[in-house]
Amino acid sequence: MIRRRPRRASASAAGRGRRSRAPLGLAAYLAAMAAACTSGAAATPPIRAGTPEVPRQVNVILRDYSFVPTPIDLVPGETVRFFVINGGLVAHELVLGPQDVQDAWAHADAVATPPIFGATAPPASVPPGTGGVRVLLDSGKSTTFVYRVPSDAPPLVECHVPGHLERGMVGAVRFVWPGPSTGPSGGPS
Ligand SMILES: [Cu+2]
Repeated sequence: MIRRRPRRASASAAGRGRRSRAPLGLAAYLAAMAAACTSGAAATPPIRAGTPEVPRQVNVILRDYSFVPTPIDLVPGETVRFFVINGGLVAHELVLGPQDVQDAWAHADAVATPPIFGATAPPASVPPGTGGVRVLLDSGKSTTFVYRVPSDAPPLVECHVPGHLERGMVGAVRFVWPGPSTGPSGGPS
């Protein structure tokens, strides 16, 4: 019930840090955009596959009730570092994995949902070895994790907080391939 002040203090400190760096990042971005325009290159830089040593950054925003962006572009087999932030007003989940992983978390979240509104929910859990990735974030919170993209099929992206899937909180991953021909139809099928 009592909010822990140290956490809030550190969060606001981090927020100040981000704000102070933002203008520099924007300037660098604008400079890159200008360079791209003058050289005739595409404004969107080509994707370079992430590696375990240098994971590629992938940002995802959880909203009420969608994933931004959709689809998320990933290279088969690459290693990425997800940065996920909940920009919505309610708690959201991001489950990344094939259908059996989605089913496991859908069941776990349903079981963990208290029957009385406002009651404290027990933590949801799935059997060890289920695989995939699941993060649950309160409004305004963020997290980061490293993820090895499967090579065979794109993982599914869903939120199984009860009622959210029904409201359309389903994302998607699109496989892309590095290089100038990267695009929706730019790779082998
Ligand atoms: Cu949700």
